[in-house]
Amino acid sequence: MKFHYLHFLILILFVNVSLLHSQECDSTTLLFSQTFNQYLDSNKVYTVDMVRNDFDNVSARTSGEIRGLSPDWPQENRVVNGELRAQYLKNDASARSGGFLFDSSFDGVEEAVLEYRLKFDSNFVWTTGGKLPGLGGGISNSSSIPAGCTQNQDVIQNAFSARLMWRRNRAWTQPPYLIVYPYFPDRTSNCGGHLPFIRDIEKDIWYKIKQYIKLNTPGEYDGILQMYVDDILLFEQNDILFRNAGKDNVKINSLIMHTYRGGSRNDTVWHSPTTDYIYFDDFKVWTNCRFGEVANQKPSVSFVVPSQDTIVTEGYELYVEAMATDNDGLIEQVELFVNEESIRTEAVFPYTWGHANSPNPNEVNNLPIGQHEIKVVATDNRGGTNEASFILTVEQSSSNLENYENENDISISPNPFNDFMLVTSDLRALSRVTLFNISGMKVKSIDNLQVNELKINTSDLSDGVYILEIIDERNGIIYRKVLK
Ligand SMILES: [Ca+2]
Ligand SMILES: [Ca+2]
Repeated sequence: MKFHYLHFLILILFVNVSLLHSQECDSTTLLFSQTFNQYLDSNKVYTVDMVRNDFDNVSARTSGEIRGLSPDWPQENRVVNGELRAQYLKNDASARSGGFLFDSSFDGVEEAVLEYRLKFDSNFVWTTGGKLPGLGGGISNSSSIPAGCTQNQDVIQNAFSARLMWRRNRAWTQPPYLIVYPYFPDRTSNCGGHLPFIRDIEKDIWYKIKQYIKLNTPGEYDGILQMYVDDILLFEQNDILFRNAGKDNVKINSLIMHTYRGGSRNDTVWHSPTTDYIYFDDFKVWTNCRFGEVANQKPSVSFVVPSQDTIVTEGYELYVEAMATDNDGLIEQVELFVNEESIRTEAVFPYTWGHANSPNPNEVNNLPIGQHEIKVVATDNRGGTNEASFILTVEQSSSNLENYENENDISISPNPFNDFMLVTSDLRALSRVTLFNISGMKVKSIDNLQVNELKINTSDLSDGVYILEIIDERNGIIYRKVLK
């Protein structure tokens, strides 16, 4: 259910947000575009010659050899009806038997946007993960780019890469997610880093991936990396070191076209028992798009159950459900508070508390008699927050009360009533008067009275039978059937 809701949310927001960005990234700033639409009516093996025709300046800056493209490799990548379909052979990892590996270079720029669409086939086996295309660069558009857990310090000092990966844990028990797998000059391990930007990805759905990079002032931690999925900004880091001091000549100049399983080729957690496919389409690279200046909109949040101030009696069992949406992003979490004390944080829609499946089903029960503020705070993926609240009034249970000694002490007039009802108690002051409809739902309750006569406005009630509950100052209780 959460998956469908997420994509429903992304879809309804798509038009709004994409308009905002498309004005800033237009054809005048396009460096490269490949739609594969020259293959709209075909289904054929994608060869290295076709790649050289479809991509600019094709080489292998990361590995020294172009891999995966026929006729020299066992896997069979194809262009099918205007899309590129990568094949990953079973029981192996690396681009020697699955996907492809090449670089498409362009003249160096200080900032760039890479966009492409991808779809994991409906039978895709995630395993522990694999590589996906991303941007990178170096001191010239033919210089080496780091990848492959390299220990080559000369390369890492003069280049960077920001490929993507789909990932999952080694035991294959967690839902898959996407990360940026960066090689930056300040890295602490020989392999790449781990920057997740979307969780719970699904098969058989097209995702539009967008990566924005703005290089840092050489040697300073002020580079920008942003990741968008379906035009929603899901990751942003503004303190990245893409190039060291004195390395002004390191530029963004490569679309790193990598996709393959792994990880280590010899480690079977990266292998799939079946031959699998990923579809790619609509690769675009822009520069000067003026990304990164979009202000965050606050999320919105409201209570669904109960939807308004609510009165309950002691011994109540309360179920609370909240709804939260974010116009320009995703909801990260929704936290429930009772009288400013945190009860529990929910991360996944539907956001519920006091449910039979909650960690503690009684988490919102057993509040003392009196009024309590129930509040939710929603937080979006960029830290924006908003809140909603209602008042829960807990009343004393009627079952603890004694019966009236003499019912004739109470009179109700008129009965049948119309726009008002007069309740009179001869002996003792009234404490609380409550009106229930025939279904047992509370329609009016007037509390903390110290009067012998109470006039109730009933003009807003529909015609029908009601039950009146009357409690006096010494906790005597009586019920009367009344009619409008
Ligand atoms: Ca296409
Ligand atoms: Ca937002």
